[in-house]
Amino acid sequence: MEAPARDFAQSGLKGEIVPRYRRAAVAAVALSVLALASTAVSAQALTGSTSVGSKGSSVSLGYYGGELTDIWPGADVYEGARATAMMVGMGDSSYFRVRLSGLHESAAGKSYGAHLHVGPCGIRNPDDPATVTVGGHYNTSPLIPGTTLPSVVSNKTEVWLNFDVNSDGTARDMASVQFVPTPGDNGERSITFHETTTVSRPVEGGPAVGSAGNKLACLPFKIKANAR
Ligand SMILES: [Cu+2]
Repeated sequence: MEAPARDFAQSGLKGEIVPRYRRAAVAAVALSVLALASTAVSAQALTGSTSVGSKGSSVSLGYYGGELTDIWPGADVYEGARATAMMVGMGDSSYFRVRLSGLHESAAGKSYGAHLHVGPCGIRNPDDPATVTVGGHYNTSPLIPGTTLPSVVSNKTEVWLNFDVNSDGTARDMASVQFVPTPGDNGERSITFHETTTVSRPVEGGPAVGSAGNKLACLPFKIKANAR
């Protein structure tokens, strides 16, 4: 069985600079969206996005509640798991929160990485058409000239989440970044779950910074920004 390509950051998409607003407002909106997401989690499978705005403000929102999409052909700890994910972006920053439940018992006590990726969750894998995969990491840094590689791969240019799995198969993490992800051509992004934690510093001869082993599962994450 051919393994899906390892996940290296490869997005050239740049985050859009959104006009500045008070960050305190982000927290206020985040709280109201948290309430919304808590309601949504009881739905069977809820996906979508919405946007809210008041005079002179622009808020980007994204959320998802439901099952994960399986990427890895074999068994893994995410099979049968569910997640809720939310994002609030306002001004020049955004906040993410992801909760997982139903992780396999073998995951208890272990840690796993996840990231915001470009494109939809579950595209045909060019390296193995019998399987699906996702795009590369959403990254805001300029490309290295002459390449499709971002110049900076870090938790400041990408959205990185890290899950410490509890004994009951649940896990959660939050992340804040100083950019607001754009929705993408079709309003589609994904949050992709990996087999290891994210490599955060260079290791000679080791895996690339930003990688976290194979992509095992994803959730569709539609971000919507309201026009001003
Ligand atoms: Cu990833």
